[in-house]
Amino acid sequence: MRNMVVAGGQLGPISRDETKASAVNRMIALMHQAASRGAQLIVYPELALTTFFPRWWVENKTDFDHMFEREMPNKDVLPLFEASKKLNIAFHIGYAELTPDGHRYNTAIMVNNFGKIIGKYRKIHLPGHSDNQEWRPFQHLEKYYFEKGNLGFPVFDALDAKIGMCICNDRRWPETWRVLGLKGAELVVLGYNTPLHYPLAPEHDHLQYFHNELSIQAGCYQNGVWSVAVAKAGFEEGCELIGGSLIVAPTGEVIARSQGPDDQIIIAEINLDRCQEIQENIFNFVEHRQPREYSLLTDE
Ligand code: ING
Repeated sequence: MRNMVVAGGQLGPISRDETKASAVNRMIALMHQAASRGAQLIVYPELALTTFFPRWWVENKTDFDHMFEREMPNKDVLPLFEASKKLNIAFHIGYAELTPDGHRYNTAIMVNNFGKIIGKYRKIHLPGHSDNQEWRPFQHLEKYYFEKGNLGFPVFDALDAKIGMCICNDRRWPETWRVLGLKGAELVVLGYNTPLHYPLAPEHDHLQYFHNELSIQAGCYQNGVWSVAVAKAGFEEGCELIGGSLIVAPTGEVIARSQGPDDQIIIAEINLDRCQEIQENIFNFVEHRQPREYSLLTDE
């Protein structure tokens, strides 16, 4: 049995003027908790170093350049890499990436227990809008601040597992999970910042936690993968973000769930071989899948 102890490091709100060092210290505290309970991996949220700044419009994007990371690791994040090595625990973290040639992405990385970056993903499904829509109580300007990811949906070999990554809105799209499933993922890790209020359909606000679980449970069951999905949660700069961090089994069963919107870990021991219960049976892609019937799915 390939057992692994996995943890989610849920974060409460990060204020606009909170330093990255402060956010890193909060994540290191969660890393110590997870390591003390035997975790080999901890998953942090999307954009885990800063407040969710796409909720504000700025005329000049460079006014928010300080929200981005030009290199990884860097002085602010290095203590987290050092703690990971000392505690012998791998981690996944989301952050805003500004590349040397000026491209901006909503990015996540996987770092192994030796402090080495072994995988990177750049968010493909960017929700929201690219113009300042003043009717909204808050903006959702990911299409303004970030470019669509250009690294596909990669799966990495780490910790004796095949690990895939995605970010937030990606989890709502079945295509994300199916591509990772077709690449042989056994564990999908992701972070999210999800406002409770969805201005275009406020009648769905009470369903945000349900839609979060529905998306992840379906993705796990329909591809026979485990998932650790972790929130940045709570009342952050006037915007209520949902919590609801989860660990979900290949059967779709939720086996761990956060309680409340504060900094906290969720943790579980998972058996990666259980993916086969699904991948070799009900969702045996070779035996049962009919790709010739699905061409509409990838037509432009
Ligand atoms: N946030 C949200 C998400 O997909 C959203 C955007 C909120 C979509 C509510 C639908 C409903 O979880 C990010 N950052 O993608």
